[in-house]
Amino acid sequence: MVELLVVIAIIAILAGGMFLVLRPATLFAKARDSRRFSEIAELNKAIATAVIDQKFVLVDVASPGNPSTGSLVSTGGGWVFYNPGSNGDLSSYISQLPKDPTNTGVLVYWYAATTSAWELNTILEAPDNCSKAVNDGGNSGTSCTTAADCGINGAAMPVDTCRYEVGTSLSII
Ligand SMILES: [Ca+2]
Ligand SMILES: [Ca+2]
Repeated sequence: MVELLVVIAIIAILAGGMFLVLRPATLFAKARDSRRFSEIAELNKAIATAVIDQKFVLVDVASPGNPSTGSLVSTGGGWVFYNPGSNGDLSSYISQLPKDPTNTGVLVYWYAATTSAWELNTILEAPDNCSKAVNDGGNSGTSCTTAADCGINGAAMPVDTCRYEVGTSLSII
C-alpha cells in the first residue's frame, strides 16, 4: 500500500514537472496577470477611498501616466497624477504606486483622468484571460475569437484586445 502511494506520488511529481516544462511561458504569463489583477484592483480601491476621504483631488491628465516613465511615489507627483486633498494624500492607502511585473514596452500600467473620473488599465498576457479584458465593460478590446488575439501566442500583441480596464469611467483612454 505504501509502495503504491509512493509510486502515485512520483507519477504526480513527474506529471507536474512535465507540465511546467511544456507550458512554462503560459504559466509565467498567468502568474504575471494574477499580480496585475491584484495590483490594479488594490490601486483602484485606494483611489476610490481617497477620493471619498478628500485625500485625492482628480485633475485632468493631458497624457496618460505609466510607471515605466513616471515615479512610484503615491503622494501626488507619481505616474498616478492628482492633487492631494485637504485631509492628506493617497499614501494613507497605498505606500507606493505599483508597477507592472514586466514594465517595459506595451506591458505597463496606465492611469488617466478628468476632473470627475479616472481610469486604470493593465495589459494582459495570458490567452486564458482574454475574455476578462473583453468583458470588463471598457471601450478597448471588444472582440476575441482566438487565443492569438490575446497575449503571448500572438505574433504581435494586439494591445487593445488585451486591455483590462477599471475605474469610474472606462472611456477616458
Ligand atoms: Ca477591455
Ligand atoms: Ca478605456
